[in-house]
Amino acid sequence: MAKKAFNIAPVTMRSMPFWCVGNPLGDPFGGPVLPKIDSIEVAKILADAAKEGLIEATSFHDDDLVAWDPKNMNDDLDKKSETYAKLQTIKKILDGAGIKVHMATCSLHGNAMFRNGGLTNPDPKIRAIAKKKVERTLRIGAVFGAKYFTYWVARDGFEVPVSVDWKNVYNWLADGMNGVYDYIKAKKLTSYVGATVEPKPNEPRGHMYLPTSGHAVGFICGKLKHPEFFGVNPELLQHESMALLNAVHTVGYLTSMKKLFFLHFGSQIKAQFDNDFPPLVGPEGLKETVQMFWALRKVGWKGVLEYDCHMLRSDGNPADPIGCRMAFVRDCTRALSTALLLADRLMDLNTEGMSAAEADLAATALMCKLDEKSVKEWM
Ligand code: XLS
Ligand code: MG
Repeated sequence: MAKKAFNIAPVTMRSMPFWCVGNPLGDPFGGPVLPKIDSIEVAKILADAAKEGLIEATSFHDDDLVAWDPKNMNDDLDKKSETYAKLQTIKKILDGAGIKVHMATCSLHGNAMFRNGGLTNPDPKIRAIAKKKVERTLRIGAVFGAKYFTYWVARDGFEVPVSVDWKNVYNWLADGMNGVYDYIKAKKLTSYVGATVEPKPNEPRGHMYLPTSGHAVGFICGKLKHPEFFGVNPELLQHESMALLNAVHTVGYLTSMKKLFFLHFGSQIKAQFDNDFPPLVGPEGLKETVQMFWALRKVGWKGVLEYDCHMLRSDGNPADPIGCRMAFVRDCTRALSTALLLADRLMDLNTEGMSAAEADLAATALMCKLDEKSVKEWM
């Protein structure tokens, strides 16, 4: 069983998704560093991580757990199918370790069929297949008691603006998302308490239709039939930083809109493609990460945090593909605790009477536990 319940500062549960642990660390300029491991192996790593007290929850794409065959999209319902058996095996491992499934998301990016989008594909036949795949994902999530369905933009975007059907594209997307709500209600998939949109500016190039949290909230409130059911799970620092935005600002905005449902967490160099650095790893973002947790505490938000990042390619060890993955989970949890502790130091910050620059320097000194006297001595 997971060691103990975790509930520290704003974070009520730490989730490590299947795709982050399973990732073989390929990138556009180099093939995989690690052998791909089966979802049952990933489940076992997660179970060990829970036993070590590193995580309490997980999440997955449909494809992270079982293969998908567009010609057999109800395989999960057939008790004699390989899919059914594998889902049950994984469930047993997760249940045995006391791991909760926080969210399920549908992979509409891996299969080449979706190269021009999933729910926004201009071809109605592909859109219909994408919707069916989402429904199968909702059913798979329900097997595990998933609390949320997440739609992240995946390939729903464009490289060439003049090739987009601007009159319809957001209606198609709304249709897909309304379909999520309708399916959950029609099939009485009661584990779901909501669904989220995960914005991202580009994936892997061009522009996505919902690039930022602001776009996502506008879309939810302006276009969906049940806006109360939908929120946002921003990926911070990565996705907003890709567009030069700031994580403190994002959580401030989303909490004030009551749309911050949960967090994806990692690190990022501003304005680069999706680095997916492990949290606090890489050259940037320490101050921003810490201030993000400080802001969450200030506004009284509490919720689930999912690590959504990848081990560094240089840390992948093909000779020990399980051990290096466990080390990665440890690094993420250690980074989170580090950031939470540093944010805790900021709780005493009193900037009254200070200029903005003075306030910022005082916050940095407090975060680093530097007293005024020592700083003055070095001036
Ligand atoms: C990719 C996203 C992805 C989603 C889930 O950039 O973060 O991993 O969180 O599909
Ligand atoms: Mg994410």
